[in-house]
Amino acid sequence: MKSPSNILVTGATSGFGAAIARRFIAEGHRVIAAGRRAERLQALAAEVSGLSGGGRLHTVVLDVRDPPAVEAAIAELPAEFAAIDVLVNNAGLALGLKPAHEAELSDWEQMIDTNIKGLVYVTRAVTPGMVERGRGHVINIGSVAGEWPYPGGNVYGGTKAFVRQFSLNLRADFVGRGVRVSNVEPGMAETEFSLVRYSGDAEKAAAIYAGTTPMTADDIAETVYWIASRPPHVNVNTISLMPECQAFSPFAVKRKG
Ligand code: NDP
Ligand code: 8X3
Repeated sequence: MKSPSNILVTGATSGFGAAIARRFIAEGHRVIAAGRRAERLQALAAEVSGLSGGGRLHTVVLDVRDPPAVEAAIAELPAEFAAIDVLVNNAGLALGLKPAHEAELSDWEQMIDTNIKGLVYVTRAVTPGMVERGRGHVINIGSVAGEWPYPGGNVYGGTKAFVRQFSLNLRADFVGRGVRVSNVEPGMAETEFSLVRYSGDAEKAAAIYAGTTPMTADDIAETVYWIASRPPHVNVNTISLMPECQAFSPFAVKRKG
């Protein structure tokens, strides 16, 4: 990765995205932090303004579900941030854990609109410049839920399975053009993820992590930084991470009687 590089991180107002932004800034890169909550972006800007080391932050209030806003955000970047070297497609969410026949259709739509369509809009807006320059890296944040099913994971897992296959298909399109594509599939990590999934119910969210040692946002940021800093001829296709306390279960078999 050349230094300084320009890094666009979506969903940088909390969790993985904020940690990824901090990690790249600490290494002297220029980071564009995007998300819907302006006050969080301002707080991040204030936090990193005092850092030495040459890293720079540009913030963009952006809802990735809005294609014209995505186009405008990329087109209107200040000149020194405009040539994006690394796109971290991190914005995303899970809503609810109800079984498919009881889940809210509006929750399903929001997950599809954000985790699939939003990711596609940003990728489509950023990658032409990467291909033109013959240099770039798209790092998508998938999930173990995109590979392994669990009750209530229905549409959330489906969106992350899309991210997995889309990432591999991007590889097929960009091969030989200097544009790398990676899919990071984390398991349980403590962020605002569960708070969002449980509609702000802090007690339910805390119960998910009780008695465990989950991964942290910094663990994921470190992984993303490591992937991006491999030499240009090395492409990490997919990487899957879980905390030591999380693993797999046997198939469910319902017996009669
Ligand atoms: P957080 O809830 O802490 O962060 C999610 C981020 O996504 C926020 O910055 C939020 O910003 C942003 N976001 C959500 N919707 C939109 C939108 N429409 N437009 C722009 N930004 C949006 O959760 P995590 O950091 O844990 O999640 C980050 C990614 O990691 C997600 O894709 C998630 O699915 C994935 N993941 C999380 C795991 C975990 O256990 N924590 C495990 C595996 C994957 P704002 O609300 O300000 O827009
Ligand atoms: C988040 C991980 O296991 O909660 O993508 O679905 S999990």
